[in-house]
Amino acid sequence: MTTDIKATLRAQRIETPSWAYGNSGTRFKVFAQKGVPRDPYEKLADAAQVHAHTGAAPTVALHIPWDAVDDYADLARHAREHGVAIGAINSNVFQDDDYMLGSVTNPDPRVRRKALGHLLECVDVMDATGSDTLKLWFSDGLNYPGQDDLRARQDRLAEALSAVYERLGDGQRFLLEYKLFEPAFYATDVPDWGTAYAHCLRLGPKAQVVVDTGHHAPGTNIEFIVAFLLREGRLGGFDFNSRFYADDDLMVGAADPFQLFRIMHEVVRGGGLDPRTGVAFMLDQCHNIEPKIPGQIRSVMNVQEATAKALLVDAAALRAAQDAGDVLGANAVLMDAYNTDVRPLLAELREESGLDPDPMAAYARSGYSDKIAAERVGGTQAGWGA
Ligand code: PSV
Ligand code: MN
Ligand code: MN
Repeated sequence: MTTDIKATLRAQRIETPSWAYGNSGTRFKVFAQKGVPRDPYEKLADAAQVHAHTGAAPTVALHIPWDAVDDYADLARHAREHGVAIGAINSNVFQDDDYMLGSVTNPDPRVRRKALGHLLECVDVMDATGSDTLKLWFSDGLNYPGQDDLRARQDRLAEALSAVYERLGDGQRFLLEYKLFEPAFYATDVPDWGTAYAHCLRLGPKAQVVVDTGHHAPGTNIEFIVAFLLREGRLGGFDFNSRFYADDDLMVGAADPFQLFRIMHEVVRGGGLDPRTGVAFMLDQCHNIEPKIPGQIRSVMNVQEATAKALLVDAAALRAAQDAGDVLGANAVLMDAYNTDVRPLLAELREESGLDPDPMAAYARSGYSDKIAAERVGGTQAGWGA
């Protein structure tokens, strides 16, 4: 059994986001850290460190225009030289004065055209970099009842999504992200998985839903959403992070490792670890006060640990207990797996792959952090904050 588990864990890929490597913060303060990347090329070099020490993070998501360059094919070549590849392309239609009242749902057709133009340009970036995934998050919404027509905004959203869908090439897809609130507080145009799912369903199989773990009301049963979307073949992937209050973007598995385990249990149950299902395990995090590269390494390890525990669930025993209506027995099967210390298993797996069993320690010893602190002056901001 361990052999199968190890093979599955070895095949799991976790994507890191370019914005995790830059300076970030809250609206109160962005704390500058030493050695942060000055451009997208250096972000990719840092992401390559995470992959070098974990062996599990071979792709890096870009955010356009935060990662805008003149030559995207050259950026992709640079990534390959560092042993990584470009992952999802994240669009940005939320940081322009024109988007104050929305982007693709804006009442002004000129602004809608501008937003759509950006989304289509992001598909050009996919073509140039070899990325197969476009991630769409819209900050569109309303602060006040009556501010705009809720229903008309859905029509405008559908129109834009359809145009993007038509532009996708073979082997390309888009992932539609939902978010309960913020920056809009009264109504959000894609507030929940049901809205995202309904839009995707109309368009076709290249439109899928992405579940950002930080984008739900407290107490939401996220694993149910995962189970449902996987069952319908519409779970495109995850934006993993942790939240204590809202969209906190803290390290995945930090606030509620049990929730992450429950999510991964449904992923395993639904066959989502099979690469053919196309479920992307992405991190969407910022490291405001902790060092960034180790923060990403720790996050990758947290996902691996939750996945290993989910794979340890004795599926036959669970089914037998469920079929027998054995409530406590079924719950105990899950808890036995969750309470297993999988760190030795993962350390063994890394050693078998020629990696250091302790990626955090290996990175600390590598001297990379001192090297970039000495070499890089004036690193960039991730795109958030002041
Ligand atoms: C904003 O909430 C957000 O965190 C979304 O989750 C996006 O995925 C991310 O920003 C990057 O655009
Ligand atoms: Mn996200
Ligand atoms: Mn978010």
